[in-house]
Order: sequence, then C-alpha cells, then structure tokens
Amino acid sequence: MNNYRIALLPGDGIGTEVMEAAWPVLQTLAKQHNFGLEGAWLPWSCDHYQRHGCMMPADGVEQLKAFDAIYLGAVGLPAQVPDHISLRDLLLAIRQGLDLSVNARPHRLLAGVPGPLRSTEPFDILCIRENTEGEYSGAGGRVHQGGDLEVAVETSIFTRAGVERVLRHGFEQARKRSGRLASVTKSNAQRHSMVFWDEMTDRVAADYPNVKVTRYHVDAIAARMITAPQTLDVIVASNLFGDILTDIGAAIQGGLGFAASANINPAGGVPGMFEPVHGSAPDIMGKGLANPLATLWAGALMLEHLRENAAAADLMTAIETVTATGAGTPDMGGSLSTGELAEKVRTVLGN
Ligand code: GGG
Repeated sequence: MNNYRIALLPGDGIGTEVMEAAWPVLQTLAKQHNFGLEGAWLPWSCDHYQRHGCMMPADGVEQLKAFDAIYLGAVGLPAQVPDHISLRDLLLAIRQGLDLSVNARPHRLLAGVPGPLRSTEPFDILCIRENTEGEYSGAGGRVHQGGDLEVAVETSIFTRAGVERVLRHGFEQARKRSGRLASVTKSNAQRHSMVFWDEMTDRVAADYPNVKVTRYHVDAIAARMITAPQTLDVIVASNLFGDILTDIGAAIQGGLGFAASANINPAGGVPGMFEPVHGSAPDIMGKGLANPLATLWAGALMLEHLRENAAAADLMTAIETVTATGAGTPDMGGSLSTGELAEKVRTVLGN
C-alpha cells in the first residue's frame, strides 16, 4: 500500500476553513482506494510571523522536502503583516526554494455551474504559468527611500533555462491535449524579455511539429478569454501575465471559489504544492462562507500528481455530482457553509 506524507499549510484567513473542510474528503478517498495519507499540519502563516518574526522557520523549505506533497490554503492578512512580506516569505519562497517552475491552472465550467459568460459554448483551458522567475524574481531595490530622489527598481529576470522548461511543459501538455498552444507575449512593447520569450517559443516549437502555436499579446488573449474562450486550450505565460490571466480564467469558470492550481517541478525529486488560486479573503474569514471546491479540485490535482488517478477522477466526479444539483456556498447562489458543501462531496463518495 502506498503511504503519502502530506504537508498541510492552511495559512491565513479562509485558508484554514477550506483546508479543514477538504482534508477529510481526501482521507475518505485514501480509505476507498487503499492508500495512506498522513497529514502534518504546519502553522506557517501571518500568525507565525507575529509570534516568531518569520512566516516559516529558516529551514522550512528543507523540512518540506521530506514530504510527498504540500497542500496549501491561502496566505496573507494585510491588517497584520504587509502582503509583500507574507507572500514573498511563504508562498513565493516555497515555489522558488523547491524550484516549482510550473504553475498549472485548469479553467472549465463544472457541471451545473452557469458562469458569467453569455455564450454557453464549453471551454477547457489549461494555463501554464512560469512560477519561479520573470516579473516575480524579486530582483531590485529602493534607493533614497523616503526622500525626494527616491527610486524603486523591480527587474524581471528571464533565463534561457527558466523560459525553455516552462514552454517545454506547455508543449508537452498541448501534445497530449488538442495540439494547440497559445504563447503569451508583449514583444511589441517589451523588446528584451518578450522578444526573447518569442524566440524561445519558436525554438521549442521546432521540437513539436504537431503542435500548432499561436502567439497572442497579453491584452489580446485577456479579451479572447472572455469573448471566445472555446478557441483556447493550453496557454503558456510568464509569471505575472499568468497570474493575471488565471484570475480571468477563474472569473469565467464561475469565480475564484472554483480555481485550483498545481505548483510542480517537472524534473521531479521534490514535492509539488497544490492550492486554490484564491487568497485568504479576510473580509469573509471565520463565517463559513468560503467555497471549498477550489481546494478540493486542488486536492484532485495532488492525487493525480501522486499517480492516484482513480481517486482523483472519483473526486472530480463527486464534485460535479454535487454542483450539478445546484447545491453550493453563497458565491454559487447557494446557502451551504464551507463545511456543509465539502461534506456533501464526501457523502457522494460514500464510505
Ligand atoms: N492560495 C494561495 C494564496 O493565498 N494565493 C493568493 C495570492 O496572492 N497568490 C499570488 C500568486 O499565486 O502568485
């Protein structure tokens, strides 16, 4: 029997609520599919920062390497810790520290979820976001801080290895799916980094003659995701472009309560991190209003990554069996609490 050790990082705000709701559902699946899931709850969060002066221990990334996967809720409580500290010192530190270079985010409408678009044509987008460099590299600084001469520099870093590996992952996914790949650029304005991105796209494309590549400027694909999402399949984008586009992806699939993500290192050897795309939503925390489906979907991505494919498929079927009935949390127009909606999914799975 396979036994997996999972690092559970509920984080802040509604992160705690969605994780506490989702974890029992995954444990039910483990029992049904005869594998072990041993969770270790790690209290790394803004609360940890207030108590200890850091979001996680200095050897936090090293500790995570002992696990098979990381399941994360949400990060950030801006009233207590500035967002640029909480995000960079926990979420981004884990992504960069474990070299989780790919952030894969699926966008499609679950059964019964109407979505906000007028068109009812089904869409199924997989956005592959570069996850360790680009605009989120953290390179830069401030000089003359607080003075009249103050200057802030934030430098985007695009390395050949970093761009190539995320593009290659995108092409691999496109090859397995429809054979279509959209490469997101802005090379008319960003004449260094994005021209380089385009050149790398052409170079990697040469190894995938059966994948049809379309190059879109980021503004054009943002509009297309709303006006004609059915024309898109695999999208590959830089860190910031991918972050923004996947919020559009979340919006067209019904909201941030549905959007899931997998942070992975395609080379293997380290645990992947699986999380809902949404943040900690301090305005609704502690009220049982948070939608647990993004976290459950992220759980399915984690099970798939652990090669527990049957369990992952059962979870997605159970989620859609519930959404098809119209049951949901208030963001879905329903009246269920976070825990009640997750429990409904668990009930569909049975004992
Ligand atoms: N679910 C993790 C979380 O709190 N995400 C919020 C966020 O701001 N994420 C930024 C990012 O994905 O780069």
